[in-house]
Amino acid sequence: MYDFVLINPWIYDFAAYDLWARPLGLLRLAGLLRQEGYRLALLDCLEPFHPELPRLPKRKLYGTGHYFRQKIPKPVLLSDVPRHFARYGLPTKIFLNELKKLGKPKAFLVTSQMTYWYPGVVEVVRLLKEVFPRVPIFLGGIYARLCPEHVSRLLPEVNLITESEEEKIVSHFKNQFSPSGEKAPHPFAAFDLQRRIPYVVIATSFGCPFSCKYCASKILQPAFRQRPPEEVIAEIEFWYRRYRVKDFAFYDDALLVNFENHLGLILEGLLQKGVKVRFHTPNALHVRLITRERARLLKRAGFKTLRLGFETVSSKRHRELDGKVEAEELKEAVEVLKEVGFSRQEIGIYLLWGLPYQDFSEVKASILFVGKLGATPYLAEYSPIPRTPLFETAKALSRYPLEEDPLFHNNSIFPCLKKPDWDLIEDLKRLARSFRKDLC
Ligand code: B12
Ligand code: SF4
Repeated sequence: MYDFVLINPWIYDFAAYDLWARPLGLLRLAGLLRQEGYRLALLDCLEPFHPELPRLPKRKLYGTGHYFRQKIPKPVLLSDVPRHFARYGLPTKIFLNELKKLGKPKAFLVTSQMTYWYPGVVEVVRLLKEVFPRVPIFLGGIYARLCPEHVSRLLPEVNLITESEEEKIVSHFKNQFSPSGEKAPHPFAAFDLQRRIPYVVIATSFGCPFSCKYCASKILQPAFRQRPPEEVIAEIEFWYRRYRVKDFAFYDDALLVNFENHLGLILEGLLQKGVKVRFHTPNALHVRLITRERARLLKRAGFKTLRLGFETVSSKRHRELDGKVEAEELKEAVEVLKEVGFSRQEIGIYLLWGLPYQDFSEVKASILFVGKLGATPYLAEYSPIPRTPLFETAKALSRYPLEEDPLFHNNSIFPCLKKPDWDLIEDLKRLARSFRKDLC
């Protein structure tokens, strides 16, 4: 019998793609609990490799790929959005078989990610209660922490954990359950609980020293903290040597901060040890922190997918929202990256759209600007997040009552637009796509 069964719920959305998307919080917690001697199993509703899936989803470059997908009716609240809705992940029958095979644990530990994916959490809780009505369920993760009132209203039967300090979360479990297994030799995030490890995601730091008005980083991790470089080196080397993992994606909000004493040391250390891997940064890097020397080291260390946070060509919007970067600075950063050998496909630039009061002409200008620089534009739709400064403005502008249901935070629905022009939206997506050869 397992002490705990950890569960990563389904995604319910208009679109979902495994862009190095793993439940890092849950897997890190698993690593720490294993080190205390708890026996654990993982039930990953999103696993794309299950042998009983009716068809195996296509996997693409560097470990990314599709999920298994079943079309389902759109939530009534979102009936104005002219797109199909789907559930991503294992069919219920496979989930239930796996659940019964694992047997009755002392507790279920369920994670949550995007706030608007809460229907997946609700479905997991419903099925757990049906099969093992007396086993306690603990819920943590991003939705749980950003929308605790919603959780309490909707799922009064779960034990909600909104703590972010891992040691405190572990103590919480130690006070209630005694471990029944051997202590694991290391605390690394437990990727080996998966059937396969196509890639590993890693956070070398938590939080962010900046304070952009649309972002929840400060709410989730109020203090910026970097892990000791040697600990990160040991973790990457472990997955590389023991499991032959080649692809690593960084989840840091501020990977390049304090570069010479942090990421620089990590990369030099890995190079010295002969660790030859590929790095990806699906979560954006700060443009201002890119210098020629740093870019050279990124290239030498094996960075393959760079995504930079530019957001918009409009200086006015930067002044209002994030003070992040000016167009001229992006131009210099792209030049430097190209000089050291990164290609157009490898340099992706995130552009935020669907922001309050943002005209699509600004978005078009941003796409064209990035294209002209010889980099690749990636459109990222704005998701209004409760308790962030921009949420109040979003609430005032939205065609939905944003506070009533986290489904309205979904970036795909352009929640801040009163009357989205879906044809124009498609045109702009096409324009952005025209600048990129599909990498993954
Ligand atoms: C990495 C990341 C991504 C990755 C993949 C994420 C994934 N796993 O699917 C990528 C780059 C693909 C991505 C994409 C997007 N993301 Co994102 N992402 C993040 C990021 C930076 C890190 C998440 C993470 O793993 N954190 C680290 C772990 C350690 O934290 P954690 O999971 O919260 O776990 C802690 C606790 O919660 C606890 N815990 C977790 N589970 C459990 C379970 C139990 C039982 C217990 C007790 C405890 C516990 O343990 C940890 C202890 O500290 C966060 C910001 C952030 N700083 O968290 C944004 C964030 C989640 N993303 C966000 C957004 C907006 C997006 C996008 C919409 C951006 C866009 N416009 O395109 C897209 C959406 C993708 C989609 N398909 O819809 C928002 C949230 C939006 C929302 N409404 O929920 C965040 C908060 C950033 C922000 N702007 O503020 N994202
Ligand atoms: S958007 Fe990026 S830079 Fe701004 S606060 Fe969030 S994580 Fe930090």
